Amino acid sequence: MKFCVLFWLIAVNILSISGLNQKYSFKRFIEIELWRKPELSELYPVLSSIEISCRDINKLMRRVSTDNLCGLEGNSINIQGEDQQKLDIISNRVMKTSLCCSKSISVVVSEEEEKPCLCSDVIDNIAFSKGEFAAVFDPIDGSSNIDSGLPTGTIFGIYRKQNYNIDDPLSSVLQKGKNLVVAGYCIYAATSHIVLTMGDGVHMFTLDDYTNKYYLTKSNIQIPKSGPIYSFNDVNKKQWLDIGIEYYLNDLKKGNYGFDTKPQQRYMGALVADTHNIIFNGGIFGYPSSISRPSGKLRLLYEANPISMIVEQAGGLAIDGKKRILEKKVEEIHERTPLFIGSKQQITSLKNYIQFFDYK
Ligand code: AHM
Ligand code: MG
Repeated sequence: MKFCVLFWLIAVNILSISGLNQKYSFKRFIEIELWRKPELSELYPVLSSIEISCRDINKLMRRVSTDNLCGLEGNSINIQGEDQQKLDIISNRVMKTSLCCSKSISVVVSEEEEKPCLCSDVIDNIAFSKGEFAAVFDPIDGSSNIDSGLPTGTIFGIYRKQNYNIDDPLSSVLQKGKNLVVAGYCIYAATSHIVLTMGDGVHMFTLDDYTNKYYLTKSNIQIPKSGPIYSFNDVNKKQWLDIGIEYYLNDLKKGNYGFDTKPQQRYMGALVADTHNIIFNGGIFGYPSSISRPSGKLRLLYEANPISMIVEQAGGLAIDGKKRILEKKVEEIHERTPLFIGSKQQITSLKNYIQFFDYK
């Protein structure tokens, strides 16, 4: 009898996860997933803290104009020389405090922090130095969209620490993207979603404004094998170092694109929003290297790697023009990389153009 009840509970949970029950909460989902993956069970408070942070940042984003959260934080600039907006700073604090409070994370790397932060310093208590995991994140991706109310996001990734030495926290985070155990993003747009992978498929959760919780609304998302969207800031094309990219886009615009629908250019200026579009509609996003930015603009550790894990888990490809992003060695926490993500057909085709013009 006990066995039957247990079997029934498991069956109901599995059916729910497969999307039959639209009111499957994020919390319930991770409970079941972590029960399936006991080696990651310590991530329960971490994932819960990500849900809370995304909900809180979404709320702040919606109050930017009414609560005077627009604009820059004085003359503050980050380590990369970029102006910091008020919300960059607040969201960074929200993310690092809540991740560290989970106790399973002991070091965090953020776009807005010069160096990796030890959780024992963030919380000011040595008890917070014991977590087995490290978190990397960009608290607000697409900061220039904040004031105008256009889509923005938060990108996050979790690594199991390697070779950890408290005097050298860098050694535990400088890992290839293929070592990520969790990756995802939150998008703050007309609706707010969390898109998450724990290494076996990509799932999307949508915020219900009434209950203030995220619910599973799409599971096992697959990027179409090819699709119409192309997202490049091609005002920079005369500066691009790989000439093959311009030829590829010219041919795409002329109609040599190998799929049925007309190509559509869409560019939001927020990687999360452009990725979200590609994931649902198929196509290609690219931020190439250029004369003024020889390594591209996007950061490998906390932007390109988590996004690439999501894209690959959804059946797409993510490369730097030549090789797989997730295989790239990470030398510095803020290092940049050219990034091309999207449908298999488009990324393979772009790679061929880059190679062909490279050898010419
Ligand atoms: P940010 O993290 O400072 O907001 O910068 C990253 C953003 C990406 O989201 C986006 O793809 C890119 O910068 C847009 O850059 P550009 O305005 O040069 O096209
Ligand atoms: Mg950012």
